[in-house]
This record gives sequence, C-alpha cells and structure tokens, in this order.
Amino acid sequence: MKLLCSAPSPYSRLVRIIVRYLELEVEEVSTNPFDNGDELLRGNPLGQIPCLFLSDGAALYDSEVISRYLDVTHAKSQLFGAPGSDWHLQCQFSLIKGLIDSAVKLRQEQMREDEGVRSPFWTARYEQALLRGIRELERQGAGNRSRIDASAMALVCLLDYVDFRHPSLDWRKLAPATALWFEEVRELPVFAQTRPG
Ligand SMILES: N[C@@H](CCC(=O)N[C@@H](CS)C(=O)NCC(=O)O)C(=O)O
Repeated sequence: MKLLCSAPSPYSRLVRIIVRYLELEVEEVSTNPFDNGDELLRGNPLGQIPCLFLSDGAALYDSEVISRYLDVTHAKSQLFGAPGSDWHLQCQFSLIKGLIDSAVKLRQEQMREDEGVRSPFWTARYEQALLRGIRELERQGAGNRSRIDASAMALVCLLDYVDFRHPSLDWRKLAPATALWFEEVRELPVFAQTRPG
C-alpha cells in the first residue's frame, strides 16, 4: 500500500499513527496537495491528502474512510468498535474530527492574511467552535480511557495540531484533565514519531 500524506497534516497523521500502531507495511510519500500532482488527482479528485493506494491500484480517501478500512481489514474493528456498537463513541469521534476541521480552517483563515481577505467573523467562529468542543470533550472525560482507540488517536492529532498552529489558544485551562492525559500519552512512540513541527 502507498499513502500520499504530509507531516503537518492532522488528517494524514491519524492514518500514519494507525499504520504504526498496527505495524503495517505502507510506503509513505510526502505530498503537497497544492502541487496538484497527477497521482494525487488520479486517486482523489478532491486533491486532498491523505490518499491511500491499495495493492490493486484502487484509491481510498478521506482520513476516516482509510482509518476505518485499516481497522476492519487489519484490526478486527478494535479501533472504532463494531459498527453500531456504541453511538456515543462514534459521535465523540465525529466531534474530534470536526474540531480538526475547525483548526485547519482557522489556519486557512490565517493564511488568507497575505491576500488581505482574512475574515474576523470566520476566525472567531472557528476559535469558538474549538474552545466549545474541547470543553465538551473535557466534560465527557475524553481522556479517561483505558486503551488507545481511534478517538484517542484523533484527539492527540487535534491537540498537537492546535499547539503547533494555534499556540495562543489556551485550551488547557478549559480542559485540565484532558491536558494531563495528553501530556502522558503523547510520548508513546506512535505519537512521538509522527508529531508535527
Ligand atoms: N476530510 C478530509 C480532509 C483532508 C484535508 O483537508 N487535507 C488537507 C491537508 S491537511 C488538504 O489536502 N488540503 C488541500 C485542499 O483542501 O485543497 C480528510 O479527513 O481526509
């Protein structure tokens, strides 16, 4: 299998963590999606990473589909749980993934500064969603888990990305228990080996 991905991308990182956690043989090819490379556009018409090419040449995207595919085919669904087994856990994963979306969109707003089209409205909206969502994860006790599952992996991707791209967003005071869990878990090799920055 071949994965088009990039080190700073939190979506790519989720897949790269799963690859390491499950000790899979995957060739990782560093890809800048904005280059619009032929291979990426052939695999994913959206022009986004991550994109996974299977051994028969077929391509899978997006990060959640790839992650669920690897979980079902190589981990007996231990990372996401059996389909329909725990809707609250599935919803928590969606919350974390939505917060990654907010953090990436906030970054895009910052990059629009150069074009002079940064929107204070959208900047504030993404920041508020991030703070509200992280507070909700704290309320749910998201860090209070006995094992590393897909939500734990996605949560590490989210929090490291926020620290990397939005260091002024002071989420720790809203989520002290999550912060404690994060400080401990982020040192595990699968996370340390894939940390952005
Ligand atoms: N929903 C997608 C989002 C992927 C995504 O937005 N990736 C970014 C890199 S972090 C990208 O490829 N951006 C280029 C673009 O959107 O044109 C997923 O979960 O994989």
